[in-house]
Amino acid sequence: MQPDGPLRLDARDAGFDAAFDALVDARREADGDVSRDVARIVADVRDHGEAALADYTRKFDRHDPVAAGWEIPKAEREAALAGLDPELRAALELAAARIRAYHEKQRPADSDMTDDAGVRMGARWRGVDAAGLYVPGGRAAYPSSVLMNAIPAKVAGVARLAMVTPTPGGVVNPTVLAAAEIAGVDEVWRVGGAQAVAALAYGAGPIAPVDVVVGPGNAWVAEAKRQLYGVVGIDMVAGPSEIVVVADGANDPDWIAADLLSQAEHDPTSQSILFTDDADFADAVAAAVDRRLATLATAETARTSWTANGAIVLVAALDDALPLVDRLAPEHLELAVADPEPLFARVRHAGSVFLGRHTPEAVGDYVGGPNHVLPTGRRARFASGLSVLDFMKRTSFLALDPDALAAIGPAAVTLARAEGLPAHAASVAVRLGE
Ligand code: HSO
Ligand code: ZN
Repeated sequence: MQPDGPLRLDARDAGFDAAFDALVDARREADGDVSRDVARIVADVRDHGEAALADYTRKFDRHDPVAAGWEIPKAEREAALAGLDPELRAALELAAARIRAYHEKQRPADSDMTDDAGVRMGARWRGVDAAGLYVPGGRAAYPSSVLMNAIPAKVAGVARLAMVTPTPGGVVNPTVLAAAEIAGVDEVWRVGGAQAVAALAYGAGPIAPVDVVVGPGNAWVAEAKRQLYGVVGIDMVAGPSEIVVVADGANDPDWIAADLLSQAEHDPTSQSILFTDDADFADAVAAAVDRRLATLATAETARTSWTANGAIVLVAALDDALPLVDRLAPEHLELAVADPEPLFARVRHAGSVFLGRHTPEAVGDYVGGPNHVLPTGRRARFASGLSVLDFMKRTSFLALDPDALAAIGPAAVTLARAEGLPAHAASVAVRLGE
């Protein structure tokens, strides 16, 4: 039986450490091993290309891409944008402009320097030639995610950006198409699932291969990306959304309840956690969540997430929450206090931080500017949100003149000999006149 409220913990209780350990270690990502099925699909598309892609699309999407056309024509995408509700269009355009401006600043500078030995060295950054963007079908087809994935690619200078999206029964979300137009997506293909990821990686029929594949998807899509990593580059494989809110008792409990539910409504496996130093406030937030759940259109998903994965953690002082938050390394962290700076200074592991009482995480999902594709499942310990760098690579270079080679070459000769590689040694030594 499901409890009717989230886990409640008090950091001062005996047994807290073990209970918190269990919360940190709880696995919420879908098990169900799809790796064998995905391996078969990937191999099929690699070996049989267009025919395999068409077969799987007919089977899984009840859609015949050969009859209907593989690609959504440019005219149809333009029409989707033209037909968009003006308010929705303006919101997407505001979001796109802000996301673009933020990501422009991420473009890395090339380097070129000459050291004391006279050796010139440096690195040049270039975008990949082509990138693929996976957009899920159904309810998780978020236009905001199209902007968040596509705009960094375009800012990186990617010339060809190919989107794939399943169109079960041929149906496609017009707002997704409009967002793709605004973001500058070059191609939109009516295919989805592991087979679409394989088509992007290897090329299949009319779909030419790309160099990097990004974008969220179900377990099959995530597994396909994992298996194809190495053939192509990929972004982080994302798990269910998470939010941690650190809040004092001076907040409106209803605001904080809304914040917790904002991520809970994404998926039954999402996780929302409140840390507070005020027991009455904790109760008030719990009550406000229940009140909101009574009328929320997404209550079924949000309630499951909140009761199965949510938690309210009482701490003696908000400062005590910080080491605990670091252990969770959450995707999103709200610091809902009057002066968030001292707390923020201590945060080491979080995908993205939202400072103060007037910065709800949801504003970052849409229009803030920073990317909303963020590391989940404690991966913020070692990973970062999607960025322009995910679509770029670095080429280093060296240039030596005779004096520079004379200065550092002998050590290379020594090391080559030590490694038993005489041709390496000779290629340096011959220039040193040895
Ligand atoms: N919060 C999600 C992104 C999103 N929210 C899209 C709304 N639309 C990423 O964790
Ligand atoms: Zn969200």
